[in-house]
Amino acid sequence: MTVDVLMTAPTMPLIVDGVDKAFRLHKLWEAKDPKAKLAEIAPIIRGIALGGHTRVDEAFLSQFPKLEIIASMGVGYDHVDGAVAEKHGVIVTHTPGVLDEEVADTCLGLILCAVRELPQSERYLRAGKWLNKNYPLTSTLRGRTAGILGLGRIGKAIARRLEAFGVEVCYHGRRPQPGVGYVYYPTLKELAENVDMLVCVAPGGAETKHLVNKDILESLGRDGVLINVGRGSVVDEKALIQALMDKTILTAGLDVFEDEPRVPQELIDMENVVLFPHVGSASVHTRNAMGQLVVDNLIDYFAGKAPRTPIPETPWPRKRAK
Ligand code: NAP
Ligand code: 8YV
Repeated sequence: MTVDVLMTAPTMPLIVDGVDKAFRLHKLWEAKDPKAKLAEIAPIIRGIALGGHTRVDEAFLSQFPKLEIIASMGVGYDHVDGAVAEKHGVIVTHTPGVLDEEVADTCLGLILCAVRELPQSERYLRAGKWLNKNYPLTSTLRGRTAGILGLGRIGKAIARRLEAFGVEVCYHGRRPQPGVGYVYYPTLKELAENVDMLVCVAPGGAETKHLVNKDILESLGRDGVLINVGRGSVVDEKALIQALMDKTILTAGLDVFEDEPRVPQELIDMENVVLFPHVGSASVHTRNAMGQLVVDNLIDYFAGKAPRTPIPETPWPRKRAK
């Protein structure tokens, strides 16, 4: 039987081609009048390959009476209301596991850039300033203790790398992780008081919004380094800008922002901060693995098998029949 699958926004060719081969694909962005097209095809759509960060909420889901599965690109799914999807009997899948090492590599790169001022020193050379004077001495990872906020799949991959760099690791999450030897702090405040580098890799969403605020930044202290590769919403960006301006902390390395791709001009203008354009997982190898998982989730599900990576809120087998 033909299965109708919708894509709302253009995404990587691997996903478009993979979905197109297996299903009848509707590319909404190619329609002359996308609104009219959506009204026409919504009643027959059974699957969606979600590109970008289209919000999946009551208003979105109620358009599709026959929808069974949404395959979302990316491990973070703060753009999805999992409880509402479950209520609608819709399974949502994401792409965990296949990007852990890549994001951890990027995170270590960001840490080294922020602490050792590598982008700044490169700019210094290019500006011809080395001819007059050596680049000033920088801060160091030597003797630092890193606190990881969110010691999950990616957090653990970051922790392994930090250990290899000789950096002591401890962490905070809602509960201690079983079988983990790092010191656990039951509150973020205690973690921040006991480290001089905070590495955020917790998911976004209401529960984690602005967990890293003025108070936490003050606890990190004047030699403190803030790294964020989780979600921009976890850090109060205004408080961070103030803390960097006031030298409440030393520096920050950010791969994620509150209103991407818009980055506050204050951060762009600052020298004591390193900014990446959300490139944690952005290698061809890893994005292909993520894209293939999007396609495979749809293929397996419509072949009557368990989808590979459902989000915990919409488990397989389904609790609610469609
Ligand atoms: P994961 O395995 O689910 O780990 C998330 C960790 O966060 C868990 O250890 C969890 O521990 C902790 N956590 C969740 N809610 C929390 C809360 N309210 N307070 C404190 N800790 C909390 O997820 P992952 O695969 O490592 O991915 C983590 C996040 O990284 C994603 O959600 C995404 O936002 C981000 N990410 C960014 C990039 C990038 O390109 N920069 C790439 C991939 C992922 P407890 O359950 O014990 O609290
Ligand atoms: C991607 C990410 O940039 O997986 C995630 O949660 O943040 C990144 O890997 C993005 O989600 C791809 O759509």
